[in-house]
Amino acid sequence: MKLLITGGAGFIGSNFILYMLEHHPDYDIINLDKLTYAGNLENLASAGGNPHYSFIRGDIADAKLVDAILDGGVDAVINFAAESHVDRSILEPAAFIKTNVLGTQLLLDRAREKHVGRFIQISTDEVYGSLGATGKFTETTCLHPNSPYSASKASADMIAQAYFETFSMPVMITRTSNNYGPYQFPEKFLPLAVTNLLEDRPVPVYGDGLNVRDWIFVMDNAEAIDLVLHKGKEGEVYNIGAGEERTNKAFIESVLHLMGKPASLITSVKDRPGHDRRYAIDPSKIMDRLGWKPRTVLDRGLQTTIDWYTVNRTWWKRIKSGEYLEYYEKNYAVKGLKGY
Ligand code: NAD
Ligand code: TDX
Repeated sequence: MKLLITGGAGFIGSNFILYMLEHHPDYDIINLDKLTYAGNLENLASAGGNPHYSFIRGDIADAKLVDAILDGGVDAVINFAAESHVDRSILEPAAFIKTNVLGTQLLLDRAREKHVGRFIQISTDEVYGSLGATGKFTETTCLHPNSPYSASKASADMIAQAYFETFSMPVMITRTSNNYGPYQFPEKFLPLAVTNLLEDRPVPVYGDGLNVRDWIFVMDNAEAIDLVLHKGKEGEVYNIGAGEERTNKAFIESVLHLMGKPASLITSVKDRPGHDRRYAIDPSKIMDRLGWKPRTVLDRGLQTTIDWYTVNRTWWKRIKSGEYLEYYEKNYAVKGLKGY
């Protein structure tokens, strides 16, 4: 099988490529990535020299480039490429519409034109909006996105579904909860917290810290996407989640405990505007129909992740300079966090 994986230099995409190279060593993988601030080829250093892996720097919205790649023969496209950080979408929404909506539409168009056999759109639980204290998102929950990021992802999902209905294009969508693990850019909550704590810096917690997220180890998501690729039904949506719901406060307390750091490093800051209160995924469809199940309990996944950031300081120290510091200042100074 020959796969075009877009956004493969980011967090989930690079973990997915490493997973596929290990589990399907005879597959050919082309990674198309624009290398925005979030893309990092160091994530794929271990794939260097593998004749089944190749990298092309480029934009999913570049029709000529995408056509040239697809003309080489591609069995499936898996679209991870996106602007992915909610806080950045609040500061500057335009790039989210460009890549997540227009980029996805272009990729769908080119894949349709070239008769690609399968197209997986990687989406998120955030398209469903926010839950109250009870209930879970199922695949039939109405979409109610609340941030520019989730609105752009919901738009892409709807376009993808329209291509299935209108053109019978073989599209599938996965909607996953909060992923965590190695190679996650340290703007997201867990890697930001771990890397701050490794330097005994404060961890900013938004609002009252009682927002709930549902955490999944990234390799469990990779396994689920692999199953959807091989066994998923065209036109279907699959929710992916590990049932590990935590308030942000409880989550960060576990991290402090595992790292042996004092609770005094937790710092309350002003809330994120439009902050969704609770996400929780019902994954029973993918479990029942495709036989998927999560393998990693949260405490073990957290320990693996903390260990990875502890050993790979060069990876994150290089990131936490330059543009990152400007972003940190822009996002956190207004929330009342003093100093980095
Ligand atoms: P990420 O920000 O770490 O990586 C995104 C990658 O896409 C980067 O390598 C970037 O360079 C690339 N990219 C951005 N714009 C591009 C463009 N126009 N053309 C080509 N490449 C481009 O994101 P992630 O956390 O790995 O998320 C991957 C996907 O999974 C996204 O679609 C995201 O919406 C979705 N998702 C993420 C999570 C999560 O918890 N991280 C949860 C659910 C869904
Ligand atoms: O400094 C912080 N302090 C804090 O309290 C940050 C960065 C976040 N938070 C809170 C906000 C959220 O309730 O932690 C929770 C997790 O925040 P993020 O890591 O920014 O993730 P979230 O907004 O939940 O979105 C993530 O999951 C769904 C990914 O970034 C998305 O790409 C994915 O679609």
